[in-house]
Amino acid sequence: MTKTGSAAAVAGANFALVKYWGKRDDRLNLPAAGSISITVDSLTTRTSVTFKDTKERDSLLMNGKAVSGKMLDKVSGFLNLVRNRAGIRQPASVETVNSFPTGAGLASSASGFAALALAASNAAGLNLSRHELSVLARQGSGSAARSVFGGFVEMNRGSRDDGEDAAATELAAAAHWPLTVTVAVTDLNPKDTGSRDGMALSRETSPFYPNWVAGADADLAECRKAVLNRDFGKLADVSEFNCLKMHGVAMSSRPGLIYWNDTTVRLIHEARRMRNDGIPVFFTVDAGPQVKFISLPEAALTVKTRLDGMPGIKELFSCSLGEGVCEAKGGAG
Ligand code: 2P0
Repeated sequence: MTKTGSAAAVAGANFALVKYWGKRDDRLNLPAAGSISITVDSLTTRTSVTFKDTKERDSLLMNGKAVSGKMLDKVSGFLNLVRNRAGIRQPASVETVNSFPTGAGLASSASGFAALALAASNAAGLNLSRHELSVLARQGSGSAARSVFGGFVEMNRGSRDDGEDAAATELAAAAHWPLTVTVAVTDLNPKDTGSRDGMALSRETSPFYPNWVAGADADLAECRKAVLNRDFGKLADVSEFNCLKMHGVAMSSRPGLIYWNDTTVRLIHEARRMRNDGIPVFFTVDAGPQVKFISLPEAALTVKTRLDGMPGIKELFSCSLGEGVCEAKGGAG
């Protein structure tokens, strides 16, 4: 490539119902087990990439601020995958904007690396398939492989050593079952222990980790069936079970990883209370203190009204299920 290549993309965050917590290969970022998630429409990352004919190094502007250090190194490493594939050497300037708090357990790395995968590969002149994009995005962040697709998404563990079969697929489109997610943000600060370090610690130290991995296929089968049958009760049951198991593994690591705060716990109880009151809603919590309430759309307003004004909630977002990563016009802003 001799001319300057530029492209932009937008991707939605995703929340796992059957969670990814552990790797079978650190270098290629291969998951120890599969996972199932929903991609949402209104928590998005928009990223633009421009490869330039200059001798400068890669640059990264995140939410309007220049970023260096580990984050830039990670993005540069990811761009090298794209450059090697395209046979180019030019440095890139990357601009990325999140519509939500970054690094606080709201899946910013998922939407971030999915958007970067599409923007960078298009800017480099590659025309990757969805499968290839998912394999590429996974090498930035495991959960990003899922944000390549919309609606209900399954990440496959894969069995190949080269990771080419460790990619996501669409389980069902968003229109199959238009669930609503109400996100209660209880802390706007980035978490102390990131997912990557947290899951490595769990693999090395939690006595529950082998059982967690061994139980994944059964949870995936139950979740898949509940989604395909639109069985809300079964989806609530397996999702809460899997979420609490993941946190059990995290908490039983040494030192224990406690991603929750007091509000997180109160909100988990509130989700259970709502369901006891006949409201079709369940909770899930990822590697952070935020609580996601997943409900049938007709219950979304009731859920929001019950949560509105509760102490400890800093922000409430409502999302619908969204589409996978797509091209965007113009710059990142
Ligand atoms: C998930 N999480 O399935 C789980 C639940 C967090 C808790 O995927 O090391 O940022 O970059 O592959 O994708 C977060 O892990 O980790 C995650 P890396 P990632 O959504």
